[in-house]
Amino acid sequence: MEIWGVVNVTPDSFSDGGEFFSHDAAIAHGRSLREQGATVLDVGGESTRPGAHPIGAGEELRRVLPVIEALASDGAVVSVDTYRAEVAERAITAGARIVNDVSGGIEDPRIFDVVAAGDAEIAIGHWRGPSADMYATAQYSRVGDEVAAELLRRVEAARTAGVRDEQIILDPGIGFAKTPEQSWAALRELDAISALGFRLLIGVSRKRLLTTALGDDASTGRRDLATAVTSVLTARAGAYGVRVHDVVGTVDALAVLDAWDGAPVAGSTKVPGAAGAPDADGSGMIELTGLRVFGHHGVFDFERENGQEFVIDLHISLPMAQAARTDDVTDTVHYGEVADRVAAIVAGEPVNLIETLAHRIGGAVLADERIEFVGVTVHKPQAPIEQRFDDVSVTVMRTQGAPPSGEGTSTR
Ligand code: PMM
Repeated sequence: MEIWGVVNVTPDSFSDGGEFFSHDAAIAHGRSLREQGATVLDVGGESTRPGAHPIGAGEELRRVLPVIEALASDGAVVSVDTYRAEVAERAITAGARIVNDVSGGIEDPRIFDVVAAGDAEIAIGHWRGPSADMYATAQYSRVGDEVAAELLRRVEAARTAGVRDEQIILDPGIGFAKTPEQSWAALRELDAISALGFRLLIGVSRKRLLTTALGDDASTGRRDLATAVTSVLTARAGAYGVRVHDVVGTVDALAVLDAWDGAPVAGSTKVPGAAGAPDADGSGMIELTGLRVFGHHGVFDFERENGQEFVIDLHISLPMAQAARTDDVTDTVHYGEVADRVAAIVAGEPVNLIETLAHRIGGAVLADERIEFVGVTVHKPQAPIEQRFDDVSVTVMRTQGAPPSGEGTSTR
């Protein structure tokens, strides 16, 4: 799982008290997070905490650009935490590869054009308005479904601007336009968002919702411990990544999860000063999308007879540190071979339901024991539906040794 380490270059962030405001200190902090095992460094110049006041683009740029430049030139994967297109654009030029927009393009829709032009990735956060009045908009009847529906609208806006699906990461925006109870509900109902088929990033680190479990006066240390626990739960839910302040806690918690699951564990190679950092955790994702295969699945006779095209998306997570070190394809999963295996299933024995098909594909992919997690989406864009529609799909998420979970159907 990806671990986003927070590098706040703000004087007023609630969680680090502005300790890392100077450029040198922020750069040093980012480097140390990377050594501890952060796989992405998320550099932000403006606090988004409830009640925080916005700064201008000029001040934001002054804060973040030197930090992004230095960390990117180290070779780190840098994300810029901004909702301003202008800042995103300059940050990409300075070396940022990801734009982390908590407003999901609502504040400054041009941000999607910038991401498309710069071929960056974008984390689209769920958001209903600026932090000063965000609780005013915290009204839901079913949090998971509403967050998923609103995120999907943002995805559509991104696509319209030319952003490809594989550039998109979704984030339920924990604490944004949500009370602590609603934030917990969003996490509980994460499947609704996973079913959209995108990578999922979760940021609960040190946030107020944790006080529901710990009490109002919980110290930063106790919030960090609680955050590490949520990182494990997030990994279990099949997410792509977590955004955390305390990287060591999450690295250790995930190492315990690996041990529990019987995965080879790198021991303490991820903690500061030890060999093998910064990517000793090494989990990565292979994404194979838009695999088109002709098959004969369906409940109707004419579907069985005539057949139709199915489109498959695969998200495969596995340890990658060794392959990155050896540069040898036998140390990773060969995506061409996976594509062949999946195509054979889709072209093979017909089944009634795309749920069954997705499930079979997931099982076949997991036959390679190095694979920790697979998300399979089967699209059936020519399904026999009388209404006008774009697509219907089913997503199945499976982890090694665990029963299938998180199935969802969507039309989009
Ligand atoms: N939360 C904060 C800032 N940026 N970005 C993403 N993608 N997701 C989040 O939940 C998120 C974020 C809150 O601010 P902090 O840095 O002060 O904790």
